[in-house]
Amino acid sequence: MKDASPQALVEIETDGDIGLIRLSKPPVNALGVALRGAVHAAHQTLQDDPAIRAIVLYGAGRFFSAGADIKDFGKADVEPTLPQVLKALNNSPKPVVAALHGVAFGGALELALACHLRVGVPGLRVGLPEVKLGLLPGAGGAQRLPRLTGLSRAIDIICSGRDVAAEEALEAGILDLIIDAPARDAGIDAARQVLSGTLTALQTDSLQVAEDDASVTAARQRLAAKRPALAAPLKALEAVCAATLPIDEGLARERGLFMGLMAGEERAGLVHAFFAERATGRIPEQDVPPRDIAQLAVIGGGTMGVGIATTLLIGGYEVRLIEAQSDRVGAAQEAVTANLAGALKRGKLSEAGHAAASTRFTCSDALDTVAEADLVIEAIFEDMGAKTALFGRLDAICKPGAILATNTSYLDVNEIAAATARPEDVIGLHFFSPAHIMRLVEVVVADATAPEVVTTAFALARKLGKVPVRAGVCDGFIGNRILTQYRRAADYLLLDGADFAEIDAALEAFGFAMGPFAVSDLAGLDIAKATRDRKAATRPASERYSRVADLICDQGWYGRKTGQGYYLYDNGKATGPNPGAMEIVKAERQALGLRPQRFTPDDIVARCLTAMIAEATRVIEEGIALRPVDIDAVELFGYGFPRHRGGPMLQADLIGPETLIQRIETYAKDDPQFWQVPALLRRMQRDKRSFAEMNSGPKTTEKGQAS
Ligand code: 3H9
Repeated sequence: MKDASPQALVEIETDGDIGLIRLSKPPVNALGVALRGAVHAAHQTLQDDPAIRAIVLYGAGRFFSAGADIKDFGKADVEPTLPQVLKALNNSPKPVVAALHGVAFGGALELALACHLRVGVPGLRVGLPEVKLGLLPGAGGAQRLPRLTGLSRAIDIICSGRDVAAEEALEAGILDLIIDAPARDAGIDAARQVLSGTLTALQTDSLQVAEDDASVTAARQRLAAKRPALAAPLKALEAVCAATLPIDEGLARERGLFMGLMAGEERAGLVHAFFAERATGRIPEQDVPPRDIAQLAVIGGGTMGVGIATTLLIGGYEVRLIEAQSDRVGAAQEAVTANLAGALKRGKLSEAGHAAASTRFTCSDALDTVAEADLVIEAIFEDMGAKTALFGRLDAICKPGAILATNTSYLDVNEIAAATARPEDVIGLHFFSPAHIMRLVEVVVADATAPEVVTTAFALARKLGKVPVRAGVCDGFIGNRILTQYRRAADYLLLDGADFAEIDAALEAFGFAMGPFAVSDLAGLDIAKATRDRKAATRPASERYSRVADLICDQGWYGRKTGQGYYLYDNGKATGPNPGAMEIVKAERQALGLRPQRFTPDDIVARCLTAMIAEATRVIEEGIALRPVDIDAVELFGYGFPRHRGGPMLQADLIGPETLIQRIETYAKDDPQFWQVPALLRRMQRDKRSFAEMNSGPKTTEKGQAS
């Protein structure tokens, strides 16, 4: 017998005396109000059917379920709530079996934990990833998981939010058995074993949890030290500790903690980041089929070229790396080999994957060998003359239909494309260093770039596990353009009275892994100086220019690699601010006649963030980025913006246009050239619009039309 509901969210079926409920809500069976209501009703129907002796829940599609519907977060709760549905399952007089395949995350695992028996199929991953969304399991997971695994393992799984493979889940007691069969058959098999008495079905809520003070204390110390800025992991620990209470008291305690986090900014930031990662794929060209690519070439055996070659090899492609200087070919080859060994060690590659990647890789100085490549990525030094000369040669060598990409981080991709007779095949693919680790790729679409070249770039980036973001052509594209203004705000704060260590500390307390001056030391002060020197001729005379970094460079202090920069280093570890650099700052303030002002950590964050937001607003106005959320993705996945803050545009919405305008106008009293209110911000204030409202749909901008 089959009975599909009108919306077909669940399908009820019977197999003899077993009733089956199939969850069917593409793409991921998210347990929003409609699906959980349908499960509740289906369960009740089977409870009321005297011919049914056991019930099996399983999922249609790739997964059992991805958990609660994240899109519902922040909205009012609608009954039946997930805790209510799960309580009814746990109290069910008939045994209920959860048959899990693919993934069972968050609320989905909580649903399974409330059943009386759990069977998994090979390849299943389970987990309670709520802390990664600034939450804790809010439907009994923190009470029922420890009832099966004990406190210590539950703390590890819940407070880290990590995935657990089927084998570990079995060993930990989360699964009762693994059956190598489709989930439906596995569920029926398990239910039959329960009915015949060979398996025991248990009411999870009836179990008790032993205290474990040592594990709790150790976890509290570890979590407080690791991510002190985050509230969710410690609150999750509190919720797990409540599992030693009677079940209803524990559930109430857990729910209270969950609702507290749901209302917080950490949850808003992390959920925004979750969707930002996925939103960037919505581009005007999205319906155009990509070209097939199998063989790739990378030109340039420096750090970028080596990193890009590595990520392509890890992604399964055949890669030729070309280093024009024959005496550097060996070093480039070794660097890729070392990166692949690192990927193997980190588990990014299996033994077999590592062996295969090594056979798919060649490195030489022979540019002619790229003739058959489907896509060539240029990663030579930032010099327009060198790049246009190379693209001219590639145009002559490469087969028709090959895509020619540049990894430039600033230069004009239109000018590079014009050096070829096939500008429609030219695109920017701006990877971030180290390219085999960093997830952002700016896909820079030039005036003539063909739509299928854009979709090919997006498909490639997704296959590599990257976050591709569509950008238009301008100096610095999205990320470096915003970075420049953020750095300038920090440099001006330094001149005006905040010490560089104070500025770094304030931004690190906000959530950046490193402040801007520590980052400069890491990147090498000489590198940034070379960029400033390149831009010196075009810098407006009215622009305020801080010479501090240049003066530090003049001492031969280039940062970490020379043992001193803004900070002093011992074996690569910072030991404290460099007194010499502090003297340079003081002398420069005196030379300019500046009386040091006092800035609180909040002032520092406000200025740096406002500078970022103002530039980001211009990037949107000019159509360089499609949407505000693309800017957040750039900052989160390429520039270390704290994930729990969601990105500068989410922050801008939290601050509001009125306050942002007031801030800029106040700062402008001292420096009207740098601090200017973008016209879009004024329109937003007038029309009471938020950046979030500009995020919907694939958008067509002036520069980004799908043809
Ligand atoms: C929770 O359960 C709270 C409870 O404790 C308490 C309740 C009271 N909801 O990632 P993909 C969308 S918290 C809504 O590209 P994949 C996703 O946005 C939840 N939508 O596919 C995308 O949409 P679009 C705990 C969701 O195969 C589409 O589905 N659960 C959800 O690479 C495909 O996703 C988690 O944190 C959701 N829960 O990966 C699990 N999940 O196409 C989060 C996905 O419009 N999800 N979408 O851009 C994942 O980890 C991955 O999505 C998953 C699939 C591994 C499932």
